[in-house]
Amino acid sequence: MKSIVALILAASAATFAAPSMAQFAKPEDAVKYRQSAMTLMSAHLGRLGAMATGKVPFDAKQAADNAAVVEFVSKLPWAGFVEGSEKVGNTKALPEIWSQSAKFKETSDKLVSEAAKLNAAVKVGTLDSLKGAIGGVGGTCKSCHDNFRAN
Ligand code: ASC
Repeated sequence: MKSIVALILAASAATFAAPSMAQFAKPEDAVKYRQSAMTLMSAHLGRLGAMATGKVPFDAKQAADNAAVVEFVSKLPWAGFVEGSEKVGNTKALPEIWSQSAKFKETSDKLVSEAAKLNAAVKVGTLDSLKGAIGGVGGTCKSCHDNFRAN
C-alpha cells in the first residue's frame, strides 16, 4: 500500500515538474510554448491593468483571480527559451537571451517575484493595493522587452 502511494506521488511530482524542465520535440514547439504563456500573461495582466487605470471598475474577486493566474503563468515561459530556438518561426526573441543568459535569468526571476508580490497585494482587496503592486510587474515586463525582445 505504501509503495502504491509512493508511486502515485512520484508520478504526480513528475507531472507537475514537467513545465520547468519541458522537453520539446522540436524548436518550434518551444517557441509556441513560451509565446502561449506570454499570451496568457498579457491577457490576465491586461485585465488587472484595466482595473488599475479605471477603464473597468475594480472588482476584488476578479483582481484576485487574475493575479493568481499571472503569478502562476509568470513561471512558465522561461522553459521555452531553449538553445536552438533562437531564430525559429515568428519570434521576436533577441540573441541576447542566450548570450546574456545570467541577465535574462535575473530579469525573469524578477518577474516571478513581482508577480508573487502582486498576487499577495491583491488579496488585500482594494484598488490601492492593486495599484501599488502592478507597476512592479509591468516595469519588469517592459525592461525585459527593452533588452531581450525585438520591437
Ligand atoms: C502587458 C503586455 C506587455 C506588458 C508591457 C509592460 O500587459 O502585454 O507586453 O504589459 O506592456 O510594459
